[in-house]
Amino acid sequence: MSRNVELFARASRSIPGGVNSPVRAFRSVGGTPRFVARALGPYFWDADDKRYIDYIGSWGPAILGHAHPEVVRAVQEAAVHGLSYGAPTEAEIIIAEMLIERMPSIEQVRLVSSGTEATMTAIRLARGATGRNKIIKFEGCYHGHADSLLVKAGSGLLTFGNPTSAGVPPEFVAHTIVLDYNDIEGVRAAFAEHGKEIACIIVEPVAGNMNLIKPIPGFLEVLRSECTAHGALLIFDEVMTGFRVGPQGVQGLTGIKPDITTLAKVIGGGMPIGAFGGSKEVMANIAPLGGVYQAGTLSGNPVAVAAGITTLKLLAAPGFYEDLSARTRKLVDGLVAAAHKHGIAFSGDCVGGMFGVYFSNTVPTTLAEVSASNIDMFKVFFHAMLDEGVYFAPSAYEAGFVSATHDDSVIAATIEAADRVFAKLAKG
Ligand code: HOZ
Repeated sequence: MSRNVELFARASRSIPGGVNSPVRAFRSVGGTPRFVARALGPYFWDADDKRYIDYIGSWGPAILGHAHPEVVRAVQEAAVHGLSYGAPTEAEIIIAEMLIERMPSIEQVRLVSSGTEATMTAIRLARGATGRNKIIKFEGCYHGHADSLLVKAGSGLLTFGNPTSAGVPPEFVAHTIVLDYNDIEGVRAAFAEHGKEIACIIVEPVAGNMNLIKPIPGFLEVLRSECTAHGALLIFDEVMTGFRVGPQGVQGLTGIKPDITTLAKVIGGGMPIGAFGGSKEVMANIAPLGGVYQAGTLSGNPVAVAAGITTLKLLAAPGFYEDLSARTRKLVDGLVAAAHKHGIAFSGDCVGGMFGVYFSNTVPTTLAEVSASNIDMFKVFFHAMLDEGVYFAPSAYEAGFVSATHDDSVIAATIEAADRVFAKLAKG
């Protein structure tokens, strides 16, 4: 019997659903999750010692490839000096300075332990700074699992056909206005009706939790101008896109400056970390300077910070993002060409080291369009690729991630595997 099957049965006795984060349970694709035994570069090996080319890379952080030797060394060196202090360190200043130097909109930054903490606190900060309650979010965008953000929140919830979580009292989301992603007129109408009550818009400036969805031209610009016109704050949730789509996130690619940015994933190089930052004026509202409270024993954890600093240093190598973007584009173009060769309706898109593939003729721009793609065919594709030793995200509502170690031979092997799979799919 497969050891993955044994471990899943055992895990299901002690852990709800056998996993510590729902999408990992494979419920949207069926079958048995692969239990990771070890990982290196673009690969991981499961409990049966089968090797997979990994296209989730911890959902983004493994941008340098798994177990990059310099990042591992930094973690080892930090660990011998203690794992957590609950007191400040010089390394926290170094990473804060690096984030400020690289992210155009950040003058001050606070470290936390996860993306969820970062977005949850960013919302509290926006409400505290404006004295307003209402927030705007977009259908299919996921901003962590804080109560007021768990409305129509993308992959993890969509997987179960349940757009909103149980256990969230209606009063907690009464102030959350949900609009369609890329719906410019919807944003204008919401501000026309509620302009004086809206504290902020929170948005994934390139969405990665309903598959990859790019903003249409003008969308982010209108978010910026409506917020400015009505005294609301614009929050870019760059937890996924920060240092993943380019050296300065989506704000660097578009030139649009949010008031608050949330970060996580890549800035910890695989260790648990998160951050939120903005202008000095906005950040002055955070305790101990201001009345918006936020705290955490593991905030600025020395081991996570060491991994983050080393990762950020390595990402500054000349040409890093050009190279990563070219590899990702090569993968997407190769997959699309292979599918079309076999007459399969398939499209793909990418930004930096992040990509989406869709069983539809055109690239979707909304959650509804992702849902209208051939998700049944995705499931068959996912399992056939798994058999071929290629691990894509186990949901049609997730983006994919390429690392610097996905070289030409790894990408060619992926496209060859996909070619065989598409040939089978075409036969039905
Ligand atoms: N839905 C999450 C990524 N978009 C999954 C996170 C995880 O399982 O680690």
